[in-house]
Amino acid sequence: MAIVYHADADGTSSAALACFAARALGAEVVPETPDKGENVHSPAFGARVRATGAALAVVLDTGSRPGRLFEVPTVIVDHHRADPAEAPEVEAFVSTFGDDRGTSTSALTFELLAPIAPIAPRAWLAALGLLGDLGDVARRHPLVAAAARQHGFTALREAVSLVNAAGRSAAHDAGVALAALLEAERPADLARGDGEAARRLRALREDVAAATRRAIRAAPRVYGRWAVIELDEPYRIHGPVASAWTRRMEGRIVLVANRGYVPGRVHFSVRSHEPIDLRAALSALLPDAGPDVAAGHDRATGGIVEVPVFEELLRRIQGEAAQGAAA
Ligand SMILES: [Mn+2]
Repeated sequence: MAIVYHADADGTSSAALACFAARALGAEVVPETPDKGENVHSPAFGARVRATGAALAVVLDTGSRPGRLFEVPTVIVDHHRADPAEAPEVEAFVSTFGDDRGTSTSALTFELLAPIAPIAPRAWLAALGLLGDLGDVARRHPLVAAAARQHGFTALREAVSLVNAAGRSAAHDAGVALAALLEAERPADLARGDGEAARRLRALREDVAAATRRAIRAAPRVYGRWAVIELDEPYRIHGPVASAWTRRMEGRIVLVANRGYVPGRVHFSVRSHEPIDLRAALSALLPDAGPDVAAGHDRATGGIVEVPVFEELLRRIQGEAAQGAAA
């Protein structure tokens, strides 16, 4: 079984739950996550999944698109925005279609697998994904409340930040986070345990934290309702840097672009303190940019574009600001 996952706290904890369940049911598992600059729809990634020889691919928290995903039979579990009329061509598609106010992929995965595999002692993994994606709002979720009673809220939150750091690292060493979750008996083992993967994970987080501290010092350029920051970092820190600036840029849409993540392309994150439909705001400026732009969530989106497309986006942001000033 190929277990394909998004390399953040939600996707990685979902993958850990699926690994435990599949092994308990007698399957051999091969975890796979897209490399830097790749996604699950990249042909090279599809070829890697095929090369595993897996009889089934279980795809967790990666978003979805219409059409066939892999050549092998595929199950998708996801909570990103999707059009129910254009579901992907897979054997099973479990989705909230973006209505993720109360759940995460990890919670969906746990609910699906707990009745058929002995994963109840690992319910705290579902809590990690909920906290990672929903933040403190997730404290009200029964899985988070139960995990916090048993393991302490601080240990859960620290585990989330450690797992997220792996996917953000310059080497995109997501496998370390999954290995640390698989070796951990409890969330505190990530922050304090002496497992080999946990130690490597803590070192990665130090690197990512130092890069983030550096990047957060760059001041935004303000164009109308947009605030733009440009980075040149091999780390996937554009999202956290954008989130960090939203409070100080109240009323504005914060766009953090990173030219250093994958050379030749610009990866960018869009966030706001206000409940603005950011996907709509971005799509209005780049209506023909394709599926790599304005995916994700209304409150957290972004894109991956070639450098000239990004330059065009900047011009259109400036154009929108000039129009607003004239009105
Ligand atoms: Mn998620």
